[in-house]
Amino acid sequence: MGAKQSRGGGKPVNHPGERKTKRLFFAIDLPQSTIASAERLMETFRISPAAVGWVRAGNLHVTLKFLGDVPESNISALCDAVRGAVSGFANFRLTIEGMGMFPNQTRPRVVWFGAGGDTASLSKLESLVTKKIQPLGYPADERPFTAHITIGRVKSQTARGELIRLVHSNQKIFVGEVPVDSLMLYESKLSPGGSIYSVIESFQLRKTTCED
Ligand code: 2AM
Repeated sequence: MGAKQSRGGGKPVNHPGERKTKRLFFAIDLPQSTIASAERLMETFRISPAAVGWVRAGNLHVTLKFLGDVPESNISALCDAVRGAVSGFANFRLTIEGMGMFPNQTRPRVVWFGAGGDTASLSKLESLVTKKIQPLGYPADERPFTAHITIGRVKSQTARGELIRLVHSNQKIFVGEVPVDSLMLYESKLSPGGSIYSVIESFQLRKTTCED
């Protein structure tokens, strides 16, 4: 077990020169209470999973930065680059509220809950992480960072009208609070049952008190 097998069930296939990689992303976790609240809300959404692939509640997160396939040999340098910088970054609070779609309502691809609260700190954290990992070969995204939680991925446009009505009726929805005390580095593995995320490392932010 563990090693990738060839289709014939023989020995693992090794390509000379191929470097092993992991698909990685930085994200902010949600507390259990906010996950539960999101789950309760999403259970009321009556749009078929054939039209929208709804994200499992346990997989909900705020993506800070998607890295794609990272050679395993680069991961510790990546963590080192981020750890020190993030440890001096003061913790902050977000709220999860509102609902919308990317890129637009004409042909939606992603359904999201929005982020509120201290989104300025979230953007600064994203810039800081970007700055620290850029020298390691991970360039800044061309699109500006937009804080959101992906809750669904549109599979077909058949339910577009229902989706638009759903998003409109939930535009002012309040989902929950998110104390941001740490930044997570996740590995994402694609499986037939959906993505499986596992923690590679957790980076603690600086704890501030009311006196700070
Ligand atoms: P998003 O859904 O929050 O926008 C893990 O797969 C996370 O990485 C996803 O939640 C997604 O962020 C982001 N992601 C996955 N594939 C991506 C890609 N090709 N480009 C940018 N972000 C991606």
